[in-house]
Amino acid sequence: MPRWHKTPRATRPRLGDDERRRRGDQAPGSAVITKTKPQTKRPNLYRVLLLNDDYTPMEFVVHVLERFFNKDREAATRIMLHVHHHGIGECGIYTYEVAETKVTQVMDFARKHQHPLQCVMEKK
Ligand code: TYC
Repeated sequence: MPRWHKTPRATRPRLGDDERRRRGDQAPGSAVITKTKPQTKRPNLYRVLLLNDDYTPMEFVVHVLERFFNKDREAATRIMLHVHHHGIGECGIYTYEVAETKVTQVMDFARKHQHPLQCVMEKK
């Protein structure tokens, strides 16, 4: 003999919480806990890129990477050589305002030293 008669509530269709609340039949003394969306949104991120050219000295590019992107000499040299060989390379990934500041700093610094080095940002 099946024991379904012991658990009739489980077999009966039940109203969802929202529908019960809409009908105003929430049990006295009970609480409704409303789920709220976690409001932590991920920020948009941007790659900052260096472009190759034929004139900017390698040592200057390494210095830029150390100074503005906090790379040690080894990482800076690796990135510089990547740009030299592939035409473009990533210096770092930042939120919009930080990325924009890095680009401006590099472009101002290159111009001040009369090098044609180009630095750009792109949305990830
Ligand atoms: N190609 C340059 C040279 O041979 C070096 C260089 C590397 C320039 C990276 C720009 O973003 C750059 N002197």
